[in-house]
Amino acid sequence: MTNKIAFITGISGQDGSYLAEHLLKLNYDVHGIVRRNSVAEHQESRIDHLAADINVYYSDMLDANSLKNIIEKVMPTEIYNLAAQSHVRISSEIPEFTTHINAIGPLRILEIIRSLGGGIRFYQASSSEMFGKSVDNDGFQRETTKMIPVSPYGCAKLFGYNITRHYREAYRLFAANGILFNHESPRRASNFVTSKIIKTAVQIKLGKATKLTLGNLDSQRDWGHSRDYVKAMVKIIGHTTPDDWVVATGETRSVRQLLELVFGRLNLDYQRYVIQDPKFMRPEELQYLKGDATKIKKELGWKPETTFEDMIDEMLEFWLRNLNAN
Ligand code: G4F
Repeated sequence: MTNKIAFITGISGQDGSYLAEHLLKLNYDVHGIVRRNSVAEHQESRIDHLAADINVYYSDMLDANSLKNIIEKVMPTEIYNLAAQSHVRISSEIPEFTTHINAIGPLRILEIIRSLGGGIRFYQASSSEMFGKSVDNDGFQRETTKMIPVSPYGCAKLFGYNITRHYREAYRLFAANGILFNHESPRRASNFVTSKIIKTAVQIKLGKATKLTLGNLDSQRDWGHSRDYVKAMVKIIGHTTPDDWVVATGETRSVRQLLELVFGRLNLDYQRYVIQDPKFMRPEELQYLKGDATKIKKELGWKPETTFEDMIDEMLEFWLRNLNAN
């Protein structure tokens, strides 16, 4: 039997790199695209260790011809659309760009799949940011929860989610949405709050920084591990029928609780170092996320494997090693 062939947009990102590793273990042929970047040395650092085993091409979610040419050449059995402008606050500064990538991007790929006969399975990286200010009465967000996004990022992702559902219904494509809540790891870029806090706390511990400047400390997030969440993606795309799935831990914590844990691990009191700057506040904040992943647990047998504390410790170890070495 020939191998399954995966095509990953966003392969050099946090999720793309863990997904590529997971798919290689499952014996897939793995292909992916990266954008041309002016700082070549850093662009593919998350997938450098996989270079001999995967096939990487230059393309861009804004370049339909290039995407089509590569997809036609690779003829994957599955496409994972993970490419995104993934920073919520920055999406308010570059809303049009964010919308082109996060909303029109998935539509472009769906059109390519349709033009190639509709046989390629499609996974869309949808996001809990789509829920925005909406929470069910029991304090959870789930597949049936109303979506009222509060950022250009969330609005664009909601288009991607809806167009994926529409192409599934209208053209009978295998097009599925994973609605992933926040997920982190040592590979998380340091302008997201978990990595930013951990990296700076370690710098403070090592005497390389004196303060940590943040935005809103009271928002709450449901944080899981990226390595666990990419396994959910493969289950979702491999299921008998395409559907929409919440992927979450079911636990929520505030940024303040995260600060207490991280600084506490380093025997530091965060209140001595943290200052707030309006620069890091959002025009409209998503205050609270807690996901109910009952459906994927029951129907696909997925569950989170890494505890929040273990994930934070793994990230702390990474930054301690990284910053000590420097
Ligand atoms: O780490 P964050 O930037 O993640 P955010 O905005 O929740 O988005 C992440 O999760 C989404 C899933 O819900 C993904 F779709 C998205 O791509 C991304 O992966 O911020 C988390 C919280 C926010 O409430 C933010 O206001 O931390 C707060 N925060 C406080 N100070 C900060 C900061 N966030 C960042 N990035 N930087 C700060 O200085």
